[in-house]
Amino acid sequence: MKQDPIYVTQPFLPPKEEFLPYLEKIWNSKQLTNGGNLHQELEKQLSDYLEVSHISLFSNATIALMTALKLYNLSGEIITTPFSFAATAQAIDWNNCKPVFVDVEEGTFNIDPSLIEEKITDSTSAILPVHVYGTPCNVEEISNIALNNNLKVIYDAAHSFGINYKGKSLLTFGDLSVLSFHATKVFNTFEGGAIISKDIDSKEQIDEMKNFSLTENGDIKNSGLNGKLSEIHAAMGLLQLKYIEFCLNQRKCVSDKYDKAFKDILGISITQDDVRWNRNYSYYPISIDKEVFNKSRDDVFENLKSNSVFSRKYFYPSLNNMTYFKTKSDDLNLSSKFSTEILCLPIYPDLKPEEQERVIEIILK
Ligand code: T4K
Repeated sequence: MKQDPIYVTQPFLPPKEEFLPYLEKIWNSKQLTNGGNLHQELEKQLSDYLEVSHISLFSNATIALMTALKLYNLSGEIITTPFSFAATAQAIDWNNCKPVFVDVEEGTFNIDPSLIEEKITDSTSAILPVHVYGTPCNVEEISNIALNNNLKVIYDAAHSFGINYKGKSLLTFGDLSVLSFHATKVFNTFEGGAIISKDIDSKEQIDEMKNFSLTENGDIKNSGLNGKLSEIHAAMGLLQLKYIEFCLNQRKCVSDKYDKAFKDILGISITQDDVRWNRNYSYYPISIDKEVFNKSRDDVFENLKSNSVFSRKYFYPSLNNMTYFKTKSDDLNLSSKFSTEILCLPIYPDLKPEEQERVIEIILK
């Protein structure tokens, strides 16, 4: 018998009735976009919730990343991780810069700071690390390297909504951080994203850039594009924020249940808690060691699929193995290895206990 599909994620949708008053507001005001009231309110509420001083909302994280790099007019080479989603390297490419990949570390799957300096050249202008699955990068070491080599640090924090590191928002590290509010993320505005900046001058410049760089008198003095978030997206964000603690708790319950099921299974590794940071349970990655588990990651993926469970191989292939970014490099071994071993399992607030049991049972069988 065909079973109901289970996806790697499903967006949390607040009750429709609660969305209708926002629609009324939008219909009455006829302000659909260009920094309306709901947009302003969401920026305010998010900066309070995330404990950051300046936030600029965007239509998605990819455009936000492109804008963040453009803010500093970066050129030449930008050091980044190959273990990420396409958007990380694409934002570099759209800035006419070259992504230079540095391998990742065991445990966090994030860029390995001890390998960064050997890749710095006279052309290096910045570092673009990713907090993969919301796990913080080694922000202190990255900051030291950047300081010593006069480099900007822009974090791709697409997965890092609500993460604190040593008691303060992870988004306050580096020069800028970029969040994603895509439908598949912990906090979603259908599509959306944001740049977190440290000072009002940067925020004002970013806000101008995302609005074609038009100045008040209609002049253009800088590179610009359209990266604005509409009022309807902002309305969704305001409603999502009301339910964010519920969503995070639900995700934690799912994660705890997987932990219990997999913690003693030889050949399966799970994410370990660390007292220095909290988790947002945006993804539930497991690493499968074929030699020990007797089945490869791809075997498990196919097996789940044939039972209508659609897990995801985030991130396969490693970016350095993608045709467009192909890098002749034999020192990106861990990223390539993780991309063949990691499987992201279904995790989202509405995942039913019996659905999760089905996922676990298929894997353990
Ligand atoms: N940096 C990093 C590190 C990122 O991971 C991402 C995006 C970005 C930057 C760029 O952020 P944005 O520009 O997107 O804001 C998804 C997302 O499209 C992408 O946002 C995300 N990372 C990436 C890791 O995953 P796909 O191709 O896997 O998405 P899709 O459509 O196959 O969705 C996965 C599952 O989610 C579906 O099987 C069903 C469910 N789903 C999805 C959507 C879109 C729904 O139930 N409803 C939906 O509306 O890329």
